[in-house]
Amino acid sequence: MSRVLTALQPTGVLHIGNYFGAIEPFLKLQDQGNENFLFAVDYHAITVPQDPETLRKNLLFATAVYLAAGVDPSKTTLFQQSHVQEHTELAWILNCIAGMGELERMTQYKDKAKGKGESVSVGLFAYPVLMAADILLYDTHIVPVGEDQKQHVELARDLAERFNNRFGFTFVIPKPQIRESGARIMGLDDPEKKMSKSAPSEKNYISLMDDEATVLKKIKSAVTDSEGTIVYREHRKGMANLMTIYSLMSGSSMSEIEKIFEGKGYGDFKVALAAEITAFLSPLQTKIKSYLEDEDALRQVLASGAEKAREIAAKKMTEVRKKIGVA
Ligand code: ATP
Ligand code: LTN
Repeated sequence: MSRVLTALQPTGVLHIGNYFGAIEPFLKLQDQGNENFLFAVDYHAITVPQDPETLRKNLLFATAVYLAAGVDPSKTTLFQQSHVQEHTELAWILNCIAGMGELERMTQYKDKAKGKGESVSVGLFAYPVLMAADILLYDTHIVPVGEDQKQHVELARDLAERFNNRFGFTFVIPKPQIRESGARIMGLDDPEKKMSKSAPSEKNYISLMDDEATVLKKIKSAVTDSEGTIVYREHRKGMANLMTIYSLMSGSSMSEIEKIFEGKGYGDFKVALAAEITAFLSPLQTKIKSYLEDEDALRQVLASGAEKAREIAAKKMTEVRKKIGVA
């Protein structure tokens, strides 16, 4: 049995990139009888300023989304990162073996720090080390994530190896698991960059909570090209992205999609794509809303998840403290 672990930031909306990049692959592994951990990384979220009331709401919203999507608390330890103090404790220790150079090379940091100059937070810089702690604390084997997180999981592997070499075997070396298609859904308004919840325009992403009219409007304004055909070619970035989304939503292969839309234009394709997205989102939204009606029940799920997580994390930290000589 493998240990599977992933986490998402409880910030803003969750979009279809998050769903297909991380949540759906996690659900597949959950239902294959692995030992599973899923949590909302609130201490990662505060690496950029957050409004406290909004963060509190987003934590419950994220929990409702996971449950609605099919996360089963009897199979998955579902919790909130800050409820398990060992994450930040291990992060500090790993900060002391991580190099400035390797963190400076992280592309997410470079992207997010751009234009911020000296005001960029130390937390944003050390973000990947906290993520390594999240993973290593639980002897994780598999980390299902979107393509953009691969470099961070590789850093976790490097830090685990470095720690093991210095102090004797302590941490399992984790592997990222990245799906072949759908690991990097691109922005609707800019198919050169990944779909992102922190994009400047809402037209960049389809939120899991978008209604039918919003989905149609966003898809209609999505960037395509001047070729006019529904044919999958990697260099046709906008169309390749929309066809990938169609395929993920409907389960149809690219050649099936090409056949369905032979002789048709972008207008027909976009209307059909919007309908596929709404057919996927609307039952999910009904479930999310119903979980959100009972906030105490959501808090209860998180509390019992944290209790289970703490047991494992506390044992690992007892070992780590001994290994480094503070206990
Ligand atoms: P931001 O873009 O604002 O940094 P985010 O959308 O990447 O945020 P996270 O909570 O950081 O959100 O990511 C959660 C998970 O979703 C990660 O596993 C990440 O790789 C995955 N993911 C994010 N964006 C995409 C995308 N466009 N396509 C596929 N997977 C994605
Ligand atoms: N950095 C990740 C979120 C994250 C994560 C993790 C993912 C924090 N800790 C541990 C997998 C495993 C992101 O998606 N931005």
